Amino acid sequence: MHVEKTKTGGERLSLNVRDPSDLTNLAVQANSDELLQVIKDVTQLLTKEAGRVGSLEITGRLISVPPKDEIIVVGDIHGSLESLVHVLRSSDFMKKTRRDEELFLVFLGDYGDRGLYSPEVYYMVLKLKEMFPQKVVLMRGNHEGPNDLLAHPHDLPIHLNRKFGEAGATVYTKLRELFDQLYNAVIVENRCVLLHGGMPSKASTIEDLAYAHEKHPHETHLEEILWSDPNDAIKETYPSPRGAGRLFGKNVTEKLLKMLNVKILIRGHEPSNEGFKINHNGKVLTLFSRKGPPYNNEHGAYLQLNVSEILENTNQLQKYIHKF
Ligand SMILES: [Mn+2]
Repeated sequence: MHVEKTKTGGERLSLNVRDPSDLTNLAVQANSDELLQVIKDVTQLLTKEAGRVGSLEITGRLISVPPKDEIIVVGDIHGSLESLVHVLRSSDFMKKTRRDEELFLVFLGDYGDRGLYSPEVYYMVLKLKEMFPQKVVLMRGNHEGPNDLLAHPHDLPIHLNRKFGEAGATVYTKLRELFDQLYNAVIVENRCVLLHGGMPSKASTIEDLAYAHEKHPHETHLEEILWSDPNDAIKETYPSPRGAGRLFGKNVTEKLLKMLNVKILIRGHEPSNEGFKINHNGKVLTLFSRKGPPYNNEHGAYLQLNVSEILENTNQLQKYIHKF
């Protein structure tokens, strides 16, 4: 078929990879060269992404989404291939996207570490981005942090070495370059802000989120976005027991929500036995989208909601939370 030649790699692939099982098989069988290729392709894709991409509006490393259509939000995966496959199957993302239904798949970051299948999970989320570039958003977690703010323990290099031998080191270097291109935050206009960890407590403009990576480490915005946690017992902020980021109180959440003209913060970063938890009087929803060791939480959860609905409080979101 000559027409194939005019298609990009991602489009060609999307014809052959029909469902999450096809994608999983590719991920499990991929050798180091195949993983390196997808890392390279997606790094280039992300480097070029700017301005309007489909119905996404991109400023620096911030994405604005109009308040219409469906959005699937996925919290930390941390190397759990089984959890990722479950989310893809149960949300029916690939089939719906192929039918041209308007929906976005947004990952809150922390794809690798702490799970045996970190290389396969990276392969899968990157392939999804390559196949559906206008529909998939990959955010940065603290496990994809900048060089001076690495998470510990960081076992990704070990799993790359186990799977690929010496070539694992090259894959790791290229993944680290890719991390610098991942997004800081997503805003669904008038509805919610999505990011990995917490509110950048000193941010005073939307640019502080969009360009947090450029202001790092002179400003703490990126560190707080990647590392902070909400806490119901404090006002303002307090040093985090994690050693990076801050604990932030309800008044910080309210101040930032107002500045961003949204009602709710949706974030990942903290394990939860139910797969989700709510803080700050219903203004903060935490999602943790993986199960199994080493956290051994009973449930993982993800969110699938129609953002055309007016949102005021996370209690409204309960019916859209899918526990597994
Ligand atoms: Mn995290």
